[in-house]
Amino acid sequence: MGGGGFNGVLVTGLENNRYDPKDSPTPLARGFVTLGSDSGHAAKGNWDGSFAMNDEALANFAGDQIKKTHDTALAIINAYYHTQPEQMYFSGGSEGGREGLVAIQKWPNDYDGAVIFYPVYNWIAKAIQDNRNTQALLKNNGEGWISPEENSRVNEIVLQACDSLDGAEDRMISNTEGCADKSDQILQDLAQAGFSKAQLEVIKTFNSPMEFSFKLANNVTSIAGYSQLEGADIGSQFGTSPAPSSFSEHGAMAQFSDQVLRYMVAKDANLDAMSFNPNEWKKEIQTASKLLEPSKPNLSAFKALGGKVPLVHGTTDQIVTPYGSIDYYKQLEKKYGNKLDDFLQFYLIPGYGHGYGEFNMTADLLSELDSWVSTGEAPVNLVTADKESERTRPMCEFPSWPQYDGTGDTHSAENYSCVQP
Ligand SMILES: [Ca+2]
Repeated sequence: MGGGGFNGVLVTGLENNRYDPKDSPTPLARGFVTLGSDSGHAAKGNWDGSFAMNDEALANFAGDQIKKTHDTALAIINAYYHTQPEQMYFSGGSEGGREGLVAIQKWPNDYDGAVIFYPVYNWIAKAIQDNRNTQALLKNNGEGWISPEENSRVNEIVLQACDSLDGAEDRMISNTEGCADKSDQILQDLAQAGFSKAQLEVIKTFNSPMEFSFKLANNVTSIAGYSQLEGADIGSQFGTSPAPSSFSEHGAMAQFSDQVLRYMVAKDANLDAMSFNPNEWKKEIQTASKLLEPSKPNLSAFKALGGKVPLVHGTTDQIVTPYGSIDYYKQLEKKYGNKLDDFLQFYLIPGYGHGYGEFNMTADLLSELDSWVSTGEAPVNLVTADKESERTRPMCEFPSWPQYDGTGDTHSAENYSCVQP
């Protein structure tokens, strides 16, 4: 089981996966041997990247801990059970999703499958982009800053424009492509609602890709923008003040990027992130990218060994953009064409955020993966249930999305069909 954030907290393996169905027994109770690690260091605080000043601690975090923990666990399993596991799976989200991609890219022999949720596979690119966003947000004494109330208004205006495009007014935008086509209109609506030019620039920046003037690992030259204009509530990114006087007043991703740039890129505790310019740190960025980013659009070794992957991202992820997973999936699609589906299925879940949101998805993906690996039969017609309500929806494989059929209970998956954009 993968970790999260900057890790440093022990993953005991005793809990459920976040996506496991409500009241489902834990994987341990279901007969799995479960394992996790603290990623090789002990956390000092929530967004604290200072551990990375130690090269070995950083290498452990980047990926070495995965192999070390795997091999140690196998030795313990062998000593206790006198046998090896029949299958080995990785399951994780966010940083844990990045770890899952590291695991199957670097050690394909070690895993038969991986459930990967909203992976931060573009860890360094994301930090640079979040820094760009923060600089734009706080420019000119924060004249473009978005207050919590204004952020709620943005979300309502987006919903008004796009909620019903999928046939159901359920505060979820399932037709995200249709919604993206309305971005210009939404920006006009925002201007009409009183948002200033500076604020509109901030919103555009957060929702725009960032292009780099040089190549990161695996020839990556850009990172996608956020999906606020398709329904993501990114309010936590704006922090609590237009002129923050302490670290905690900054937005969550401003804090993340500050620590990554300081301790993983520049390796300088005194770096002033507010004047960071990526072009002045090309070599350091490339080194860190190579170490930390499992962005390789090639899973052939894992595929050849029979490995399977359900990849999941919510359309309204507040802190890791779904367009990042879409970019990665499209690159894989370029390589594997319609054979990609034979070993990797990508589900984009409307209304689902970074493990929370309007629709807090659950599905027994561990069983689905186990059955897929054991029998070779790929999952079909999956249904997801909201953890906080009685709502269900079909899980549609990207790029298809769940459209309401027009009759019957809007809460029930059976009244939706996965349609192509
Ligand atoms: Ca809707």
